[in-house]
Amino acid sequence: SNEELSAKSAAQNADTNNPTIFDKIISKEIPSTIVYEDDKVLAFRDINPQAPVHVLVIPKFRDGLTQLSKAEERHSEILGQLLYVARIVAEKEGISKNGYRVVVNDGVDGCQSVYHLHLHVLGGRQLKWPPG
Ligand code: D5M
Repeated sequence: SNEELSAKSAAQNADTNNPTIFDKIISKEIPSTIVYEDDKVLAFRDINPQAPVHVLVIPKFRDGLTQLSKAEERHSEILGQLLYVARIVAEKEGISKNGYRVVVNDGVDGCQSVYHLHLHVLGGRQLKWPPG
């Protein structure tokens, strides 16, 4: 589909070290619908939702975590916090009872388009498997 093609070309064209749009979301230069925030983690609604609930969970300090495949030992704590916040977000969004999915797209084959690590929290409908 056109949507798959554009996700793939966005992934291939992304510059992996530059600042990303998520910096401006963190600094609130760009508006977003925030669903959770603490000193280290921000969660906000995806602008292009793929399910009735589609929230992105990101570290406020990228610290080299452009993508999961760049993770190092020092990132272990924030990685755990992100996953825990995904669980809190799911609870707040009312999708914990029926279930949901947490996704990390990595690199070109993963169709990653924004090089600031983020977890997608998706739910509110029956999701399909495999994801395509
Ligand atoms: O996912 C990157 C996601 O980021 C993609 O689902 C769209 C979302 N996105 C991009 N810009 C915005 C803004 N401004 N607000 C909210 N969400 C946004 P990836 O896994 O890298 O493909």
